[in-house]
Amino acid sequence: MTDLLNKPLTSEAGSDQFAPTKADKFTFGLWTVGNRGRDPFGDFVRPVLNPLVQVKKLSELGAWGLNFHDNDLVPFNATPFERDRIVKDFKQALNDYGMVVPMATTNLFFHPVFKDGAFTAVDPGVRAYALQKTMRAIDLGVELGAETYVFWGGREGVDAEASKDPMEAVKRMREAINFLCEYVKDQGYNLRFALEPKPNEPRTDTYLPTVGHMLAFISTLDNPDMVGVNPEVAHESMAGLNFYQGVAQALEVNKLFHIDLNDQKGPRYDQDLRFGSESIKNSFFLVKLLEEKGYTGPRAFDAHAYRTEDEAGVWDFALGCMRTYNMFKEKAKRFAADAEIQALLSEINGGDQTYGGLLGGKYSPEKASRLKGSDFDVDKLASRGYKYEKLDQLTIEIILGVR
Ligand code: GCO
Ligand code: MN
Ligand code: MN
Repeated sequence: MTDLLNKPLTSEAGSDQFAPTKADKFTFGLWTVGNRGRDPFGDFVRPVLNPLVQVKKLSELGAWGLNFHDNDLVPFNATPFERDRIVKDFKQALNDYGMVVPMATTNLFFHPVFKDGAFTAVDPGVRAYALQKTMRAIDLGVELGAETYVFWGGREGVDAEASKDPMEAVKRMREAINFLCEYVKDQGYNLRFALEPKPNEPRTDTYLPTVGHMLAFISTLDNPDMVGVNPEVAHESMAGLNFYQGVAQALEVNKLFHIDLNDQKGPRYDQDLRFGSESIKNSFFLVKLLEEKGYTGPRAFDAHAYRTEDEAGVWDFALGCMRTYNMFKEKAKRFAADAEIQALLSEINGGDQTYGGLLGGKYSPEKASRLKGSDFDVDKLASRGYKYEKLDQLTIEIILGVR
């Protein structure tokens, strides 16, 4: 172990203004930098990366913390003795390198027992086992300091439509989350849940497939205040949706408890690409939103290095995610400080003030009758040019670094 920990860093965090620091609150899943490049068509291409090495290297690169599934840290068949030893060593490494575990989660998708789902499986034995595994994993996460607990229903879906009643599936999911919220309260844990939607993969279709579905579901729970969302760039993009807008809607109702950052090229399988490596404009707006609208949670990367990479490439990947985020942060500041852009934005959002007094605020019969009786110059309203071409071009010039 000592040898491993003493291996020199293969990438340097750099000392420029984009170098990540702990204050940036960047986190990575153990499964992300630990990804060994296996896919449905090919085997592992990288050796196992010891979690203790991950703690050290990520800390040196400027990350703030790590997240894990129960079995990323403690193997599925570990004895209680092995569990305790692993946890002790991991805690020590976190301590030594000043790293935290803000989020933890359960692996409810890898073992064959979950092939038909976990909380929504048709077999009651599987559903009960999923609850047991999750309670134990919650205990583990809390022991390591987690304050957010993510639920990604990897196998909570369907292949043969006839096999399951989709309304029953939603009810089962609700029962499970309600039960686990009570468990958390019962233990006195300081823990919130963040539900992570994904439209498909590995199942043909997943229940509660998008941020919108999840937000609606949360409002039906017994403890809605304890539960928010963990949206992922790639997942909303797979559904052909604009991630930025989904995140904004979650933020607007104070439900953005966590976020999985990565990138994706079009609506394909979940590509988990380095953050900001493909959809540059959408990533810019996303970072701008998170930085300007009061998101205080971790900036978590749920991505992995290309399958072509060795360990050095993994650290290039990790550093790249963080640097690119910081570059967008800098671009957002430039956008906010750009006098021409800000003047244009005020002009655009100004519009015709004649009827402003009738908008906003609460309904009143008086307002309704004034609106109904108003005389609108519809042709004048319709003839307005909005200057969005100009605004968008200025945005592009900011992003491309010429302003
Ligand atoms: C995926 C998911 C997962 C989850 C993780 C945490 O598509 O595989 O994004 O990586 O985020 O299981 O719950
Ligand atoms: Mn994810
Ligand atoms: Mn994913």
